[in-house]
Amino acid sequence: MNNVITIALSKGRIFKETLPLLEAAGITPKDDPETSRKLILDTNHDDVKLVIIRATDVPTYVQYGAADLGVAGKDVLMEHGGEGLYELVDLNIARCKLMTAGLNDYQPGEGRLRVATKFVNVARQYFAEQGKQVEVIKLYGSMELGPIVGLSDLIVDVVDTGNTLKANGLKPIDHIADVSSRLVVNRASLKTKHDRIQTIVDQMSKAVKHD
Ligand code: PRT
Ligand code: MG
Repeated sequence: MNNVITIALSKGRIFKETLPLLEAAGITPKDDPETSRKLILDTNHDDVKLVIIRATDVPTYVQYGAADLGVAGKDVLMEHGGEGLYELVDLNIARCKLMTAGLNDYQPGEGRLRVATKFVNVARQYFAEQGKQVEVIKLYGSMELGPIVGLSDLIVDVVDTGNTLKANGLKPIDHIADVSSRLVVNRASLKTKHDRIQTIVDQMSKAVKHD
């Protein structure tokens, strides 16, 4: 796929909110990933394809050049570490916050805390910076259950309205980072396909909505 520009996206909110920005760059997918089973979507340009993957896999595809460009949440990029890619544009979409959370009656105490999360690297770094001893437990989803069933004292997760925490008897505690989705590019692709990539990046940047 050497002459093709491949853009990695995840289904759901990132796809929906990236669509108008792609349109601004003159790129229209020929299929809807919510209804199509295709993992590679054609667009109105023969030399532009979209690969539809899990949100957490986007930085990996871009790092290894399996995709030239990608859209990923800052949460996912912080966890990945950003090796092999450049973060070019804050697209200001899919906004939320990385937070710690615990049960409503949680009180900070002494001793080693257990933290359940899918963001193990972010969690380790955050608590190390706070000078707190923690044991990080890797989960792949439904982190809110951790404190309820006694698996952990705290969780680290992304929070938008906070309704999911509330519905499970949890409260947000510490703010770790503001999150929005970023346009990322493979480092080698930016050199070898510079002009075409730069055009897409410029057109998408101009369409970003600032508040
Ligand atoms: O869902 P899947 O397991 O396939 O992967 P994913 O959860 O990584 O993907 P997706 O599409 O759900 O999220 C993609 C990106 O959207 C994340 O990496 C974030 O950058 C961003 N984002 C923005 C969010 C939210 N808002 C959000 N609210 N990602 C997840 N959530 C979750 C939240 O954790 C809670 O469980 O949505 C639920 C509702 O949130 P509240 O706070 O409004 O109740
Ligand atoms: Mg999800």
